[in-house]
Amino acid sequence: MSKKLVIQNNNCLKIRSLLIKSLYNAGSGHPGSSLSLIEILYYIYRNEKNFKLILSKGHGVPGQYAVMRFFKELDNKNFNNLRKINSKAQGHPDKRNFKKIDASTGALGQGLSIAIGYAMAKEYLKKKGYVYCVLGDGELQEGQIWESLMFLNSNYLKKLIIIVDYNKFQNEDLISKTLPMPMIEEKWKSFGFKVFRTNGHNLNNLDKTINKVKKTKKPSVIIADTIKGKGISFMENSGHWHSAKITRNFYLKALEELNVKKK
Ligand SMILES: Cc1ncc(C[n+]2csc(CCOP(=O)(O)OP(=O)(O)O)c2C)c(N)n1
Ligand SMILES: [Mg+2]
Repeated sequence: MSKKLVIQNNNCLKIRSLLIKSLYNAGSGHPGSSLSLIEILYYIYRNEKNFKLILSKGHGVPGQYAVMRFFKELDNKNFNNLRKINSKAQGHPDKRNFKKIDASTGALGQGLSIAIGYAMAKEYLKKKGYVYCVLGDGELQEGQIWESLMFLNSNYLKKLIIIVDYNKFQNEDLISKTLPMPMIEEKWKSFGFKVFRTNGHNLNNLDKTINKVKKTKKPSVIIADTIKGKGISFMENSGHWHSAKITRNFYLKALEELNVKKK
């Protein structure tokens, strides 16, 4: 692995430590859902300028706050107030509270429609930068998503980059056990999309795939294979950690793992 990528991976470890501290401090929240997003969000903040980011699976926003904190785009006071009463950093993103949060999400299914609006505006106004929309795989079951795909099939938007956090879980259980969604690639293809598949925790793969999407002149989606709870062994692929209070013992265990891996 190149030195540059090792440094970037260490940054994602630091971001995971920030995330775990904020969730421990909050006493509630969505650890597993946030952990699967870290490399995807880190990539966007690290490499893009003038971007819009619609985190359609809004319950993963503690992951976004941690990335924003790492890049000093969120101050410590707000960051440490996650999910507190009257705090700006609520458990789901609120556009009214931060200039750099582009959409209030949490009601699943709506983010892609919002992203379409931003992408149309960027193109029409000839603005720089891309509009990223990050969707959950369980979220794809919302009907509004497929309405958006029908629209995109006949209205290609060159500024839009769609990434699915394909962690195979929805809520506390596997999608295959909750409401199975077989042939995910074929579903997108049937709406006229070019499907790119990548490892959502590998920054190099993300980089290659996102650059391919930018060069593809037709509606595209990146299905990013991820692990719910990625980076903390006892949270990985565990339904319990979809949304759970991190007690002191688990907090210390999680930090220990992140520190051990740092060496
Ligand atoms: C419209 C709507 N219905 C239900 C919920 C409750 N809900 C919160 S998270 C979640 C699971 C979503 O699955 P996925 O998008 O795969 O996210 P992950 O569990 O992987 O974080 C659900 C159903 C919601 N937030 N919005
Ligand atoms: Mg999921």
